[in-house]
Amino acid sequence: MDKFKRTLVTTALPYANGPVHIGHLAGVYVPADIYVRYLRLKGREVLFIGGSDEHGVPVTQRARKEGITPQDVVDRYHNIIKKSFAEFGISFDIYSRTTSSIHHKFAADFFRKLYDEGKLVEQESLQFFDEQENRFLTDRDIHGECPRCHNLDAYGDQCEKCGSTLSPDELINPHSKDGHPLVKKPTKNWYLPLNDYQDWLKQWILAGHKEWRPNVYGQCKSWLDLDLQPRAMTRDLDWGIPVPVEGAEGKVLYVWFDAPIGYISNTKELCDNEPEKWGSWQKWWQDPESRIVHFIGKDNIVFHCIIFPTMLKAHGDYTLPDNVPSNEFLNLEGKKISTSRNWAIWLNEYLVDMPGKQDVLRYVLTANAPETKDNDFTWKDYQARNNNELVAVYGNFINRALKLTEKYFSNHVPALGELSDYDRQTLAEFSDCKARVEDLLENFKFRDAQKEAMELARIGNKYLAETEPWKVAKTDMKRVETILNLSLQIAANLAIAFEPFLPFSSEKLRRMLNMESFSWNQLGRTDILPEGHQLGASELLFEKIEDETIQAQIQKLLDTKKANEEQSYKPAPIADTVAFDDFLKLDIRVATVMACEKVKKSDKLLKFTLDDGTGTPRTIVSGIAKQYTEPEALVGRQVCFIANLAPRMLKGIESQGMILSAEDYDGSLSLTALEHAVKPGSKVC
Ligand code: B3M
Ligand code: ZN
Repeated sequence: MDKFKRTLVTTALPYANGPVHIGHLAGVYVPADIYVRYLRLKGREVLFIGGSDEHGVPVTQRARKEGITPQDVVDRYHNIIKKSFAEFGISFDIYSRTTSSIHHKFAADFFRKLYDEGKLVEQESLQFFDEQENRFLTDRDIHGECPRCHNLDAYGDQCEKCGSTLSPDELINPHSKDGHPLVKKPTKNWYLPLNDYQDWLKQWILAGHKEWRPNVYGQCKSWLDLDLQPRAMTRDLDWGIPVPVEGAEGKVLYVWFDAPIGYISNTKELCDNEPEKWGSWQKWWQDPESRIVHFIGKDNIVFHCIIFPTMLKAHGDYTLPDNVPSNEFLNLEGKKISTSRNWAIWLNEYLVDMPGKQDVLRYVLTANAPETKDNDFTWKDYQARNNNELVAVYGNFINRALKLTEKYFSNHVPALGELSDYDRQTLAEFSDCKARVEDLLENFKFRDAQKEAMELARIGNKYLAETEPWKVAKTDMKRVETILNLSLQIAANLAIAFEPFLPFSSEKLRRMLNMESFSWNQLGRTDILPEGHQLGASELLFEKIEDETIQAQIQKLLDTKKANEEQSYKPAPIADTVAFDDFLKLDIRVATVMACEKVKKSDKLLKFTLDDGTGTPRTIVSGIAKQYTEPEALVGRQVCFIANLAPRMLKGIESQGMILSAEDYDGSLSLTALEHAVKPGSKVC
């Protein structure tokens, strides 16, 4: 680390085709922000780059679905995403976009240099073409029958029913979304010959970067163990950056070619705007003393570790990334987060439902960060971590230290007197913790680093609990001065240690302690707040979250689940054919309900007394109590029932037949209804 003068941190550019959710935050943006804030607090030279990825198929698909232009889509979501990140304190130095003219020119020039120097291979291939729409289709846009499970609506790259990865050529009867037949037409594209760089990549990554996270290194190794193939860097599409070559009309740069160049063009945009502050963009990208770190999700590893570095290498002027910390995925309440199924916690909605609770989410996402394996977010865990850790440990310590200072020393920092052995022991534990937080942060272990920071708060809590200044105050005010001086120093330390993780709370605490600013180097010191220093007004650092609040969020997800089930409902397959004579064996009749009541000790069963026209009342027990919670209200209504079913004993009651009802997609039941009243005993056929 120290061989580098400065650090450039980039975060994957999210597609501007929808808002961002907790999976984005946990996987990429919170860890990157923690890292950057830490470096800044340490006084290191650091630059933090973000932006929206506004090209690519996800954007055009969204546009087609909503009947608006791709430009409308990216304008809308770029702004929503940018705002969400700002509101969560993701402290980008620039958050720009790949539709900017600076980026278009930069990416086109990059391509042109590779093209002019013969670094790209021109190749013709046959691609699926929709003659009615006069356009080539991407793999995703091609529909057809899955060769494996015969799902009729598989995509050219994947069957969502059986999960197979497909290529469009494998589909049976490939067609467009609107059912147009497709033809194959030759088209010319430019390829990056990854195969020519395979030996170099092996050397650079497998031999040179053994320190990368095992998930990243492992994925690179499995790619590099196979033969790399040339990869097309251009596409036959109309949304994207036009290929800057004659004879390439109607073609654009492959989105994975232009998007990572967005890191560079966004740096250029910032540096060109404020050269005094940031210097030249070349300083960040071309000086070997600059260190480049890409934060990404696991589905982006191959692009950042193999394809983009190959582009940079082929270009020749650039520094390669030093590390590519990548997280696994975060699930939500046991299920994969899914944009199309709305199974997500959207950041813009969270901020409306949980105003002011950005740090709580940051804390929980880091505590559960999917650093080494996929992890799960649950609302119960969110509540528990807030109430048992943020409120009960960190918040409680701060609150006690400040309240006691207010009470005994009218909000001024008392003098530090002679230290007891216990004071010294506490301080020693404290500085061990500090070293561990640093080491963990330098090694991208954010989850453990935050745990260590919380350890500092626990030490503080324990210190107050054991020294009991409220008791000592009765006999020895000098000692209370020392205890509270140390407690306030610990509070100041906490404000610093937590700044990368919980920036809003640190800011609040900084104001409560009336500190002007802080730096990482003060951490571990006991003279941060001078004797006599006047503190600010205190307030609660964290608030308890009640069960109702959590229940409302869980209900929101249950509603989503239900809506999804309703949407994907398919009736059960029709049963085997029965002979007409067999059907006639069933005697289905109408009866009028004379009485109806709940069966004792059962939450499912209702006992019906029916007038079936025979003059003898008939008893039937039916499992519909969940839907009909007021059984008396059913009296007088007519039902259909099977009259000649062999009687059965249910909860000690003889049930003489079966009442007919329909089972809905969610398992709920509905009694059959008659168009108009008929005589009890009428046949149903
Ligand atoms: N937009 C993919 C994604 O959001 C892509 C990342 C680009 S990073 C240069 O997962
Ligand atoms: Zn399939």
